[in-house]
Amino acid sequence: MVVVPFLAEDPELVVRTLELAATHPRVSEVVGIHGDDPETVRAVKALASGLRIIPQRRIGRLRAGKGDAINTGFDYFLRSKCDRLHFYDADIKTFEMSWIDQAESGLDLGFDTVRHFYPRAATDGMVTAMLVRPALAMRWPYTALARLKQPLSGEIAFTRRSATAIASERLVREQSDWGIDTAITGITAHLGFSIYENYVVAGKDHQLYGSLAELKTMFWECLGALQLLMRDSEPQQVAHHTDSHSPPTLDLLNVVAFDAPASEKILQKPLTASQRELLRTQFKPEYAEALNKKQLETFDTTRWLDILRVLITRAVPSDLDWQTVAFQLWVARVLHFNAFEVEKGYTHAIEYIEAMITKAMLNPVN
Ligand code: GDX
Ligand code: MN
Repeated sequence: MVVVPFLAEDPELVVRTLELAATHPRVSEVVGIHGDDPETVRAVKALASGLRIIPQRRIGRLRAGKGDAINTGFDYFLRSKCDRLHFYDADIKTFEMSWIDQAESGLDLGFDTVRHFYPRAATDGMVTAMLVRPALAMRWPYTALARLKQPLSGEIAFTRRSATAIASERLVREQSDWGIDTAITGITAHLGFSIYENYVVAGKDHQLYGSLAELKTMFWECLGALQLLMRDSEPQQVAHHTDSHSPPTLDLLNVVAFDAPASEKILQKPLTASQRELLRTQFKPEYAEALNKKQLETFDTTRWLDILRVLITRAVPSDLDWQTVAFQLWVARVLHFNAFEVEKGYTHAIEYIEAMITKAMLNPVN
């Protein structure tokens, strides 16, 4: 079975994804699971006669978002007779049948889960690169979780056995928001399921962003999910295969995935007195000063890992001041990366991120 969650995406792209999946010889059922965007739902239904489109159900405990759609997909699959479950995002222009072939091949080899990773613009996936990957590497160094290339992949395949177990875990069930990918990743290792990371050389050409402000909710929800995992789960040693990855060829790689000048405005918004106080009491004084003076050079790898340690151990998910302060620090870090590293070329930028992950493993947090 193939499940495709969609919110406000180009209806033609959603339908293309569903129809491509439906023609795959190994796929017997395809389900689109929609969120609360009536216009998209209407347009998709009009184009997709004969395809199954169902609403996401309210399942989780947090904001109703992608996580509810994914859990609705798990439930639908578990009631079916299908023996494997694939998820694909609905906004991927480069999606092809071969993605399904490759996921099936990984499962055929005996792996419990297959996750796709792909070349992407150096500045795409900043929640992955500057939050989830280093946090997992710091907390669980030298495990599969520390080494995953794409811990937030929306493109994953499961056997019935792994889907059944993962979908019944509270941390997955309750994570109704953007934290769902983080939760699934952590729980996969917690339950001891093996992971095949499959490289899709064609890359993931998907909807990119305007200002980094569009990622604020995702940033915060992934941080919340990381904290819950760190409190209530522990990865087992699991088999983890990562495909070797050939050099990227996509033009997209040199695209800046967000609007840097627009993102700088996030740092111009003055902090309130209570936010300044939080910054002063929880972090080293140099960060408050650097934010105040917009000194992006401050936010290098060493300092970012120092900040991240505070975020994962002390940030309070429900607190608006924490949300604002944490987000400003992350934006400063992403803008640092864009200003000083990305301009040195794609290969350099990617190596820089890998070096940060290694450094995170060498400076673990317990
Ligand atoms: N039904 C439903 N309800 N679908 C949703 C919702 C929702 O509330 N929110 C998002 N989706 C769908 C969306 O239409 C798309 O098909 C997929 O979920 C992923 O969302 P998208 O807006 O394309 O997210 P983005 O920024 O591409 O993020 C994905 O990759 C990130 C990353 O690689 O860093 C996504 O899987 C993130 O969780 C991940 O952080
Ligand atoms: Mn996307």
